[in-house]
Amino acid sequence: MRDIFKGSFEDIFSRINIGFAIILLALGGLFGVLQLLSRTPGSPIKVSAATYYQILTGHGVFLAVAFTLFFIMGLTVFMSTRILKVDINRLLLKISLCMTLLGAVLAAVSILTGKARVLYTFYAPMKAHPFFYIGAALLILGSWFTAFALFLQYLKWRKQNPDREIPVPIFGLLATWIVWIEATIPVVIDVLKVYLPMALLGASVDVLEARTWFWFFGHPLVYFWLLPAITLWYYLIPKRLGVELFSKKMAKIAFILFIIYSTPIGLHHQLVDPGVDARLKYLHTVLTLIVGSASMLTAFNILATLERAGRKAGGGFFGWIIKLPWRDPIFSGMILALIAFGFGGITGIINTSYQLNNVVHNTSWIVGHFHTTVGTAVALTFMVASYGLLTELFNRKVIAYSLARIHPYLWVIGIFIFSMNYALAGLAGAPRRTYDLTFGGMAPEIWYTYLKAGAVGGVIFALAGAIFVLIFILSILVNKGEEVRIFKFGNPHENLNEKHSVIDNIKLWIVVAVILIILGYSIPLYQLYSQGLSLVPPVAKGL
Ligand code: HAS
Repeated sequence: MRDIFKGSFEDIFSRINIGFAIILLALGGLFGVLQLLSRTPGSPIKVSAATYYQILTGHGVFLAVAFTLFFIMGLTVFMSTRILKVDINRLLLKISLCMTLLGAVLAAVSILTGKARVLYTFYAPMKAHPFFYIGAALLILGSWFTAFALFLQYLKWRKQNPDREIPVPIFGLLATWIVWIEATIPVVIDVLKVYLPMALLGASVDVLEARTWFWFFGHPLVYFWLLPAITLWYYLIPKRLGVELFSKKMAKIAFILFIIYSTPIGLHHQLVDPGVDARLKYLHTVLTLIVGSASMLTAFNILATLERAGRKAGGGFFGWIIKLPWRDPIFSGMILALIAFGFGGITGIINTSYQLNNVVHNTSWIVGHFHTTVGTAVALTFMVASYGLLTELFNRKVIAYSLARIHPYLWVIGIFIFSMNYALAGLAGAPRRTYDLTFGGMAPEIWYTYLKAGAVGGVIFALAGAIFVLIFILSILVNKGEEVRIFKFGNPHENLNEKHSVIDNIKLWIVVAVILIILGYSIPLYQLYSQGLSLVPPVAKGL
């Protein structure tokens, strides 16, 4: 075990971050099963209302916010140092590690001791313990140091390689962290202006103000989760198949669309909020549909790469599909993640339609949407990539490899049963984030049918998650089994001889993004403040 802390500082940094991320995944997953069973009608497991909201907060924060962030930080440094082969600023990484770990511990303590039951969206006027907000602020500010370290490392590489194009995976990592900075500036403003005065001084809050700043952050946040997954698809799938990515240019254009359009679209989370001009909601909806096209480009690019490889292996019209290495968990996991993303994406397009949003908002449909996006497209990709990281980063062999082969399939079967039934329950009106679903006996029977079937799916993918966590932890402790090498040789299937073009001009895309963010948010914020704030006192149950 001690060897985990040996080697270059960059690798130790990545191991700590990825190891911590997997612990958070296990904890958050456990909370997920508990709250799932507790809200399933007829289940023998029933927690109190206070515990339900506490563990639901833990489920969201540990998985959606912390697992993703720590994994992405570790993955970034692991990949950038290997691909760019340029030093990264260690001091910045050290500051980043200390601040993010401290932030995570503070937030976790407030949740685990029952002082924060505000869910991961921490909507005002619900109030949590100040540790929760201070922890969140430290987590975010600390992560910026990793972003700065990557940006500096890239600039150093650019100086040494003035004419070379940016490798696709580095383009993806840069896009990820640019989107993160775009996303987190508004939430830092939200925490400093609204939440800390509320938590520390009991100041009153304006609900719309808090929500508007939150969703200014909340939507680009989802692309911060998604972009590293897409980066891994672009990087590892062609490498595994021994072919070039179908189109590098298309991949970079997709990343550029994410940089430009990820942020000025947050109002699609507020389509039902009063006090926001309908024309602005419409503008954000149109921009959302544009960012959706970046995901379609990605799907096309990956599918064309698969077909290229399958045909090269001798497959015909549809025969190329069976020529693909479906028994390799890294490959199958990533493709199943992409397929699940197809369903997540379609439900997302439905969510962003003004009229349809009125049907699905705050129902369990949304739960179906985000378990196929962040819960599978992202989480499954990170899990299966970890099999390769076990060998390449942790110097371990993967135990129980035959179970690792089953894990992605089991996960996706469970997720589909779960998400489909939760989506149907949502269409029938079943709410999400609600402790008592009986509504005093008035709830329609059909909700119960769907929610019970959904719980079966939930238990199946929880089992798949447990298999993954056990394989990961036991592989670290036991070190027997198979070596899974996927990252080692830089990127042999990417021809890097091309000169850099306007597509590689990242600065230009940042400028365009800033202009669009100003256009997308200046009027909503102007309207918000010019119509005057309606302040209400905070609500703090159990503090
Ligand atoms: Fe979303 C709510 C709209 C993408 C996550 N989203 C959420 C929430 C989360 C979340 C966590 O407009 C809940 C927040 C909360 O707690 O309140 N979302 C969208 C849209 C997209 C989208 C338009 N979401 C994501 C991603 C997420 C994520 C990515 C995480 C990583 N979402 C919404 C809206 C709401 C929302 C509203 C608010 C709802 C409400 O009222 O509360 C788009 O980016 C999606 C684009 C994707 C596509 C799909 C491309 C096609 C593919 C298919 C390929 C596979 C094939 C099969 C064809 C258009 C990838 C291949 C076959 C083989 C054999 C290989």
